[in-house]
Amino acid sequence: MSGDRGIFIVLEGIEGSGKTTQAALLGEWLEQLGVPYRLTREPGGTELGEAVRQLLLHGGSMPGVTELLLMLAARSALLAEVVRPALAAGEVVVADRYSLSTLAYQGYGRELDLAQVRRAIARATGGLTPDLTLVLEIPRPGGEARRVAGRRGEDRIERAGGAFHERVVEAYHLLADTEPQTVRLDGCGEPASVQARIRAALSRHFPETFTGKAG
Ligand code: Z5A
Repeated sequence: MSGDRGIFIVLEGIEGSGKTTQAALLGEWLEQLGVPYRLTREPGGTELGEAVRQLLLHGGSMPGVTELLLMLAARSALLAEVVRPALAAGEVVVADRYSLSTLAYQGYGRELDLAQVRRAIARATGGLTPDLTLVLEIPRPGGEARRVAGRRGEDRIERAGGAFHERVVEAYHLLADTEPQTVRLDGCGEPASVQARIRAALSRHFPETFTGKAG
């Protein structure tokens, strides 16, 4: 960990790319290492955030800008109640989605004005950016297949249509190459193989915390 602040790690990628599975495996590793950590997911993670999640994933239709502002309302609460206190205490925060999702889904997917989306994100987060964002890459049919195999139905955003999801996929390709502190990782293969790639990436980026501990 650097200075008196923890490390803020974000897992990103399309639906079914394995973020939740990998966050849990990362938690197990941090546990073994004796590194204090916190897992979060978005939208959600606080009482307000979970209520907003219900509206976003299971509520009726809404304008894209409403969706954007609800995502960010949930995020600002999560940062205030969970993420900032954990980082201030020197913990590693592992977040299942963050601002890259907002750019991909609301910016590119919903086709909202990107400059306005970025300004809204900055306002909601107070400019807090991750130390590292790992984008788990799998082909979209693979994510669909995993969702079906996991017997999970479609939520409101998953029902947004093929063109919307194609834009999201393209956005992740673009953003993975252009956003700061962001790297692509192959999300295909067994969960343990993906986890090994994640641990290797963390060991490379944060040698003072993880060097020699991958595996
Ligand atoms: N959203 C947004 O629009 N804007 C924002 O700013 C934010 C979010 C923050 C949240 O959905 C939705 O909110 C999401 C983006 C939007 N909507 N869409 N569409 P969510 O939280 O319900 O979940 P998700 O992230 O979209 O999907 P997910 O199914 O939870 O995917 P995942 O976390 O990446 O994968 P997983 O749960 O670990 O794995 C999915 C299944 O695959 C499961 O059955 C696993 O057992 C299986 N799995 C996992 N890894 C593997 C491997 N390696 N091989 C085979 N099978 C695997």
